[in-house]
Amino acid sequence: MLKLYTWTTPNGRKVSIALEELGLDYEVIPVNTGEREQFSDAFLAINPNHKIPAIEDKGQAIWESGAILLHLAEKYDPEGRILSKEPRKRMEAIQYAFFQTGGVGPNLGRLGAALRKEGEKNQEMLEIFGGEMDRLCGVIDRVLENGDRDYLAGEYSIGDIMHFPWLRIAQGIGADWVISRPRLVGWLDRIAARPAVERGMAIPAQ
Ligand SMILES: N[C@@H](CCC(=O)N[C@@H](CS)C(=O)NCC(=O)O)C(=O)O
Repeated sequence: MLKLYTWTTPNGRKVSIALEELGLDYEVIPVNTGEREQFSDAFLAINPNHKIPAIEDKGQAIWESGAILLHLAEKYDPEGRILSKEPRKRMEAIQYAFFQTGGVGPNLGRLGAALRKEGEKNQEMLEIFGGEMDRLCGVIDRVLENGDRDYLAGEYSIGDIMHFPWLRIAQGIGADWVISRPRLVGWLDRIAARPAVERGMAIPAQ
């Protein structure tokens, strides 16, 4: 059975959502990053980059959420439920998945770290990463508007799954650059309404 190494953080939830969308059986192995379990020898043997998520599929360890979603789609998605089989649509979905790993992922990650820092906040960090999040959300808004789309690549895909857990948190805490954009909010609410997304967001059970 597939093994999922994960924790209660947005990157882990991308993978549990994809596994739920595909209806796959998997074993959840919690790696409590707050307790630094990602630095155990056992986990470093799975992911030398000491980060969740990671999976093991028939003895093969795979890490980086984007690579994991691509692997799951290529191997377990014959109907194109999370990655279209039509070449142009497929590449567009992959484009949005990469866009997340270079955009919303690192910028929101650093913004979150700056906000969580105890004591006086570093205003420069908040401005740089907050400003970049505003710009990135503007890009997403434009994609949804110009293409008159319900989802980034037209139909639901790994491109949406990659963004959702991160931006849903930002929406939940009332980040301006999300909640001031009704199209973006509508897109997040549409994704949230999917039963597989609801199940995936509850993993690991806490
Ligand atoms: N680019 C990675 C980022 C993964 C990541 O940042 N994971 C965080 C939790 S959301 C983590 O495990 N941090 C622990 C650490 O850096 O030691 C991916 O997309 O999988």
